[in-house]
Amino acid sequence: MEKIIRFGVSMDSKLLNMFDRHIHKKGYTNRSEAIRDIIRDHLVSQEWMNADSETIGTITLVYDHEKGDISERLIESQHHYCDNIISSIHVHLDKHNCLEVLVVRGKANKIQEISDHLISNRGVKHGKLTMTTTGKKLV
Ligand code: NI
Repeated sequence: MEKIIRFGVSMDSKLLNMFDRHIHKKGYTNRSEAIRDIIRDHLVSQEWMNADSETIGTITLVYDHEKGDISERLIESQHHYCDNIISSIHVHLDKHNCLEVLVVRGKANKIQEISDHLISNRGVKHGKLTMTTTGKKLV
């Protein structure tokens, strides 16, 4: 069990009011949990700054499967990066549009490369890499 330490933080009352309103809207019932989440989020961002960090992310892609050979190109790319793409879901949104969510694992720079490669494909209407963490380094 990790030791819990209490500490005081000094700040401008206006800034604290803004923070309190913000975390209230987000559903936090106390400042401590909000501050812990902000610190974790910052640490995860730092993990992604280190190219060699082992990371986890999701790449979301929206595309029209009827546009050119986009489906074939995306499948080919996913096979090419099969060591890093560990799972995927495909949703047929309507007659034309598809949504894919790929779960990717690997070094931060490799995941960024895969994401850039997939999202920049002609025919991808929108793409987003969500950078999260293996959780190993966080408490
Ligand atoms: Ni589809």
